[in-house]
Amino acid sequence: MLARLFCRMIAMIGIVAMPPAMAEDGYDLWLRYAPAQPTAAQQISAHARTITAPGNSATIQIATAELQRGIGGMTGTTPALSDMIQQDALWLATPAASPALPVKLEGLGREGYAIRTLMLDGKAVTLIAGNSDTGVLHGVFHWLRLAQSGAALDRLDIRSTPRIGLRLLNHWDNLDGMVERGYAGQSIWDWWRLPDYKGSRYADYARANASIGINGTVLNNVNAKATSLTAPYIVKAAALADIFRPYGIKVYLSVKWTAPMELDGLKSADPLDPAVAAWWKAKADEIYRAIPDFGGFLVKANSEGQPGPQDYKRTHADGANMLAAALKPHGGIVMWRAFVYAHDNPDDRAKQAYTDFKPLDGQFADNVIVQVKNGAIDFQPREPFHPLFGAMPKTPLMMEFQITKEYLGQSTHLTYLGPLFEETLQSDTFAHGKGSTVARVIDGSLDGHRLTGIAGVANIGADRDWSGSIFNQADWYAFGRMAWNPDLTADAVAREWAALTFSPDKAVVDPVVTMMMGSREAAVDYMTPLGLAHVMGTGHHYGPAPWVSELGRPEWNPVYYHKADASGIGFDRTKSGSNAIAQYAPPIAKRLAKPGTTPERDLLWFHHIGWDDRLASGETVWDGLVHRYDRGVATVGTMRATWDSLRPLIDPERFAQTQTFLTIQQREAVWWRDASIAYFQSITKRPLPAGAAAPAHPLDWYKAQSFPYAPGNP
Ligand code: GCW
Repeated sequence: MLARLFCRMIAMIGIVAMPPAMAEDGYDLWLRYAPAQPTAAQQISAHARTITAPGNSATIQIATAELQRGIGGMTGTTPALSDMIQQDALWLATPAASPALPVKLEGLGREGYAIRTLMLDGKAVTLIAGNSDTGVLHGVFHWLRLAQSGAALDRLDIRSTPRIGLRLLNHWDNLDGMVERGYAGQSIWDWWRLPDYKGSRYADYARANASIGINGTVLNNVNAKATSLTAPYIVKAAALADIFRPYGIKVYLSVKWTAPMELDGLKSADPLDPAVAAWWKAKADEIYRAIPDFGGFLVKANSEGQPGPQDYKRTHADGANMLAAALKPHGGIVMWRAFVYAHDNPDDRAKQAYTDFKPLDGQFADNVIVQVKNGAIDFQPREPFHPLFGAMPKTPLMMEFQITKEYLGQSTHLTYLGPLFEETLQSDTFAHGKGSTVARVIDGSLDGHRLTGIAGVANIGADRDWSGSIFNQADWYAFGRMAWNPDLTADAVAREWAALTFSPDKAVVDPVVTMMMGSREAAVDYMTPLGLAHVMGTGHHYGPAPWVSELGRPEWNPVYYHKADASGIGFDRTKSGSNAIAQYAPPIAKRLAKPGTTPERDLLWFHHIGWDDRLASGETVWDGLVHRYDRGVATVGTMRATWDSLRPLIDPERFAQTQTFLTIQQREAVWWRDASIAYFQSITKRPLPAGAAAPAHPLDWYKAQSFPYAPGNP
């Protein structure tokens, strides 16, 4: 307490010490607050000579400390805190502290904010106001973002409120520190030393998330261990919740369906068994005693070997509603995943979630939200949007994106995910006619839902740069920003991120954004062009293995997904095939019924096409495939050259990491191209189109590669 007072006094007189200059190792993410150019620095100082804040809550202390750190870093002068609003002040305010605010905060909710330049008793001030301290904190981060990116600060009039209620990270972190599909080192949760030892990284994590509006985190893997629900682990989770709370971030847990049996010897986990329901109720009560604002449960049930209500001949709704009843008195929610496919179901894997869930529409309790992956298979470089979006109007659906790049080059490929997020969010479901975008399904506006959400599988680990590479940080950033506003463009977000992460200098931002914006399409080209999917190596999903055909279940094998044979390539999902297209609204299904009206980027997802059939360009499918592999490799070459040209403008450490990773990416893009061509050519038996290089090695060489210790593989 005394220490806090002392800090506050020091802050008041404006002599907070600057941290020593550190190497740019990526730890500071997009919150670097590097010294601004002189005119920009002057501008910032001119609008932030002092700071007046509403009270001294933990959240407000975080907000003012962030401003002092940011402004101090950018300008060299740390503004003092002042109880009086002075000329050129930053005035942080809530209606609770200042009842007669000169801006209206209606419609901004608990988390939104207004930023306005105004005259107050003859003094020019910048007001940052929110209905809660959390809203103010979000506004502070917005103002700092403007300041860092060199935007004009003299006539601000901004109102912003999140379109989606739950904006969560999902950590697939195991209790032993391994992160499933994690490529940034071990888990940042040090479960062993919690709750006693709380390193500073937890607060830094919360700060980074708050800066982009993320308001919740699921701490443990959806492939959950019951241990997370034992008393010692609840205390550990509570310690994290205490750290995250002032940042406006709630804690959630993934639960294992059979926890009542494993932990307390119950005879069954049947959701309709009163003893089971009572166990969960008692467990929820216990959690809320330790974490009063606990968010709720995330559940992976009856999927990939996980137990679930179907083991007792009950539905997903039976299961979700039983848990929901346990959480309801405390205001908690259940996020029930729709990522289900059964090893004993012979139907097209892409159809199974819809088949299971669509009939349950309207049967879920009002504190249940169904969490649906962006596509119907599994986080591929490209997938058409999941047909459940728009198909369950009576049920709130939340989006699940994967920020960690299981299938997109893991930590070393630069494949910015903004365009993937945008493509999915802007897809039109036609659920209520034109304009029924996925964004409007998940923000609740399409069907009038108030419970709304979006989750991103985190790419965060104990690596110094958090995400396994500097450019992977952009995916975390983009997820948060697009969760706040799902209509933001990937391009606009990339611009922000590049300016904050490297420099607002156009000579940096423009080329960096160009690299980023083309990068995902490049990965699609060199990995899975024309709508191909799931041709990655078994288990680790690193690198190409389209030849794999001998695994136990059909849908574990890449050959199941591409179906290449002497006649052609692609998965027939039309009437003559699995008829998955019938799961989409009629205008879409109609378009997808014929190759000629199917978007070419999804062609082989929906159709089995003859090798010699023609693409829009006039070339054959085989030639077009080869050209796309080549185009992907070429784009990576261009990205490398662009990056090399930026050497004088980027700090050495981050420059070198990216340069090395791009070298790896180029080598692997060639590997992807060559291995894929070698394999598909062995099937089509056609010659390569004129000018295309033969693969560097025979097919058997590619088949012989193995990666026993590839990271992230459970
Ligand atoms: O993407 C796949 C992954 C699994 C993961 C599963 C899921 C957590 O390969 O590692 O398990 O999806 O989303 O449940």
